[in-house]
Amino acid sequence: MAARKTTKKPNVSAEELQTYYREMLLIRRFEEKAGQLYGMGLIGGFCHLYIGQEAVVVGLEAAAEEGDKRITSYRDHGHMLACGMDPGGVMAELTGRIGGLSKGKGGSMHMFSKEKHFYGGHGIVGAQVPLGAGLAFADKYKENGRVTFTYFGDGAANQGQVYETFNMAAIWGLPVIFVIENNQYAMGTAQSRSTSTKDIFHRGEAFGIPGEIVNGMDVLAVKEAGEKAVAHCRAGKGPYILEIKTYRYRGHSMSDPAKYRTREEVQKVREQSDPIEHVRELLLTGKHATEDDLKAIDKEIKEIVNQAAEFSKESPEPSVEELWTDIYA
Ligand SMILES: Cc1ncc(C[n+]2csc(CCOP(=O)(O)OP(=O)(O)O)c2C)c(N)n1
Ligand SMILES: [Mg+2]
Repeated sequence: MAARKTTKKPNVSAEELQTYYREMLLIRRFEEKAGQLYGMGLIGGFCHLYIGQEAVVVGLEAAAEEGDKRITSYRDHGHMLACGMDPGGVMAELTGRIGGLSKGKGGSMHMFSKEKHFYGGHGIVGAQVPLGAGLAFADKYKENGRVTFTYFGDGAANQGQVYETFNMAAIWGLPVIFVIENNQYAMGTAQSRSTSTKDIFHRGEAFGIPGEIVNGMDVLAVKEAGEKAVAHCRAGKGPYILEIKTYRYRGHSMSDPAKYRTREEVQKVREQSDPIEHVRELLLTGKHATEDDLKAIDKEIKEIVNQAAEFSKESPEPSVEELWTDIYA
């Protein structure tokens, strides 16, 4: 992973940078709070935190337009917040309450928003990839100019269904951006132990799908690559692959023996490549914000997250009758 660069002065407005700072900070503070609530026993089951990877979704959402779709794996809270889903609704889903986005019946991995074009939240590794191509197929059929961001991990990239999807997406010229969030580990398996090549996007070449590597710790680099991929898809040129090199700071899920990497490795990334610190430095060195401005943003985000947590505790559990709603039979 490339260390962050602060030498080049980016051509970006104060407002834009502050927006990225705010959005990434919301994800980080939300996830930290979710971790706390989990520790207190208020959240049960699986819960996969996104801390460290914030620049990926924030950068790509900056490249998206209204109506574009997104679908991802179980590590999904960041994607929901970045596309504008309500933090209280997400947190209350984590705590299994009726105010949650799936009425407390889905939990961390199963939330959706028709309004925000967010199609989940999928617990089966790689299963969202063909679904993402299906969403893009619908858009192509309707000729509505929309694109679908289909996110998956470095581990999922070894699933056979990914390559069946690449083939069909290429044949049909689907407007789908395959976003490989390469955080270097699949649970406890380092990419070097599971994957024959260092860079995964090259696999697209076998199907005629272009792609590139992106520094996922730099939100501006992610946005730029996202815009290029979106333009490719909207121009009717078919799918595109973005392999975004990122890093997960926390365990895979909430119980993780953490024996597959050293504390020093994690610490080094935090110190040298943190995506939020990167934008913070750009804001301060470019005189786009003062320390006081940033403190005010920090406070604002803290309040949003505290309110979400309060809501997630106060909202009641779903009633027994809810067992019979939202089901097929
Ligand atoms: C089909 C299937 N196999 C195995 C699992 C167990 N499992 C859950 S997450 C995971 C690792 C996936 O890693 P990656 O795709 O890199 O995503 P990350 O967790 O790093 O975001 C595995 C093996 C599963 N949920 N589904
Ligand atoms: Mg991974």
